[in-house]
Amino acid sequence: MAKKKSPRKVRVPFRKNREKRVRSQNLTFESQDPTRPEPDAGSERISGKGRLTRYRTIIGVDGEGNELQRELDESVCDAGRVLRAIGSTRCDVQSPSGRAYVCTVRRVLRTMLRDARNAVVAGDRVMFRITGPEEGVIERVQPRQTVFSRGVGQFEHVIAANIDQLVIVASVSAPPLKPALIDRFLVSAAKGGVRPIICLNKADLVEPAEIQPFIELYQGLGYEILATSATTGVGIDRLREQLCGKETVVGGQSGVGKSSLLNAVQPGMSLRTGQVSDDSGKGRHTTRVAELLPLQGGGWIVDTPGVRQMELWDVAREEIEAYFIEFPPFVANCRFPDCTHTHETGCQIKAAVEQGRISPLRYASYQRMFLGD
Ligand SMILES: Nc1nc2c(ncn2[C@@H]2O[C@H](COP(=O)(O)OP(=O)(O)OP(=O)(O)O)[C@@H](O)[C@H]2O)c(=O)[nH]1
Ligand SMILES: [Mg+2]
Ligand SMILES: [Zn+2]
Repeated sequence: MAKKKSPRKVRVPFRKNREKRVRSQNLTFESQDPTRPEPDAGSERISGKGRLTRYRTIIGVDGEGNELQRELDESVCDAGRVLRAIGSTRCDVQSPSGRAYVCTVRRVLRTMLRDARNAVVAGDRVMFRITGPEEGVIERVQPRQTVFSRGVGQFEHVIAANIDQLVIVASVSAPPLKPALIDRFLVSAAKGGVRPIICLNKADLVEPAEIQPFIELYQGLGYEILATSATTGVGIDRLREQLCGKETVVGGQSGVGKSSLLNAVQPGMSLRTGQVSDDSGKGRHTTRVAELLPLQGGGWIVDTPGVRQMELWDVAREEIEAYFIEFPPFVANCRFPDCTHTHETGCQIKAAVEQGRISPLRYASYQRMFLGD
């Protein structure tokens, strides 16, 4: 599971600020699309005196270029929290006294990461140097305690860091409920170290009896699950209680009502909400960037843009069974120690599904995830 990380010195190439990079790719890579992979810096030629003219020594935590730390004179830096990151270069940072700074990100920090989009994300704790009344430069990103992230192609997209919990919002209708998507979010929460809360929204659109089996299923597994309606206000008090004093990221498909729920929890929030397009029932990605918003009564909430799919990041196939919390007691008794619970005889997971001890919906989710659907 989590790799043990031990500090070691790492040297990274340092590109002088004045050097121009000659791009071999075409300029559409300058596009603002955050899901678009950026070109690998190594594939670009560098003009001037040659490729890597200088190296800087920094402190690293793994051999893959992640979470590297520069040596830093902390006496000239302030601690801060990133409330919002726009692309990989501009961040809104708040100091402990509550002052806000618009910060750029030291280029070496971005160079250090294979995927510069994750150099700084909402929720990061940073050390930054103040360069103007409301401006600064981020010099260091502290190691992340928890993350909410997903895979986008061959890249990880970290959506928010250092949060306590993830509210997984699903709608019971328009768009229709997808238990497999909830299960993917549950795996992602477990992997990222955040506590999941499931929220079945748009409860006003169906009879309560339709939602009840799902409530029983997830409650039976020990998860917190609520039925809510941003329209009628059902369940909003309970949701507010869950959020109070905590740092929470809200995730889910586009159009399920994430922003509407937050507006209901805290009417002053005024988040933009959108219409679900009639023909497809899919949302339209009304929310564009992840942003930490203060909650009355303490805590933060991070509204995020909806996703169409929840691709897991860095979860090996063999790891998945461990994230289905009802599986491990049965897995121990499968006939083959390397049972994948898909086709093997003597599989106790399959037996448990037949005996009604594991939900067929959960098992179907497991199979889809295992087979990479
Ligand atoms: N009937 C009903 N409609 C709702 C409810 N909550 C939200 N909606 C509607 O669903 C649509 C989408 O809501 P949003 O809050 O923008 O959804 P979102 O999840 O934030 O979407 P993205 O920002 O695109 O990810 C809007 O038209 C809302 O009015 C609800 O509880 N009941
Ligand atoms: Mg939204
Ligand atoms: Zn098995």
